[in-house]
Amino acid sequence: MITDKHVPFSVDAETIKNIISELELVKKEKTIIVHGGGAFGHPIAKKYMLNKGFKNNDQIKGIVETSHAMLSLNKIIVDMFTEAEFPVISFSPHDIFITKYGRIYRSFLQPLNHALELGLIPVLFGDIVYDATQGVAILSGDQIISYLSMKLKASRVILGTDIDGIYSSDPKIDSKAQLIPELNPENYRRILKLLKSTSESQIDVTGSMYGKVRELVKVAKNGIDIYIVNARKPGNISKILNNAYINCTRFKNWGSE
Ligand code: IP8
Repeated sequence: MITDKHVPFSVDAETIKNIISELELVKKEKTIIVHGGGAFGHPIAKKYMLNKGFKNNDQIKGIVETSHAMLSLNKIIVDMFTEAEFPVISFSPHDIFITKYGRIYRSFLQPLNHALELGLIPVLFGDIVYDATQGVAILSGDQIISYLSMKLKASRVILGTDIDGIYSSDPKIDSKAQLIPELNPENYRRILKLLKSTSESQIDVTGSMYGKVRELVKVAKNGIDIYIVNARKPGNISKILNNAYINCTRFKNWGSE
């Protein structure tokens, strides 16, 4: 969403700037920012089939290129936040997480906790990481969000995307697609099924909206408020931060287990 996945290495500077200005409201709160791979990570990860793990030495080049691309995107974002005088500090997921079959099973969060205590805002990203069973894995920003928000007991997760939330079908190709304003324990299984059938995207190696919702359901079960919002629409993030109503998908009525 902060890039155009169809144009390699493109950034949507206007959207990023807008998000930064709206996050002004939480500049002094404990906040973590996580961004995805977009037009930087996904095409390379797909080309070298890195989401399938380490299969042959040809993938070494892909690992290097993916990591390099993600660090470049992260630098662009961190630079823009720094320019706006946010106390941001970058954390490379491949240095603090290890996965097993693509799922985080070890993390080293002491430095990140320390940064938060100091009043810094950590910026993480979807990354190529070491995997104990398959050599490497693509760790999505969504899984990082889900893991960190539960581990650090977040009060709220706002997931920015380029559509208004979860839809009954792909709103980019189906004009009859309907926004689902609320995801709750009653409707989520049906909606996950719907999303799964449309997740076979050409470019995204981590499952698009289906992947996001699957991760976020776990977070919701922990009683954490979640909003999937269109971050390309100016005003949306600040309205959510001010508890105002917008067209989006809220995860409601989950309580905590
Ligand atoms: O865009 C994937 O992160 P995501 C990162 O959050 C790479 O799924 C390297 C493709």
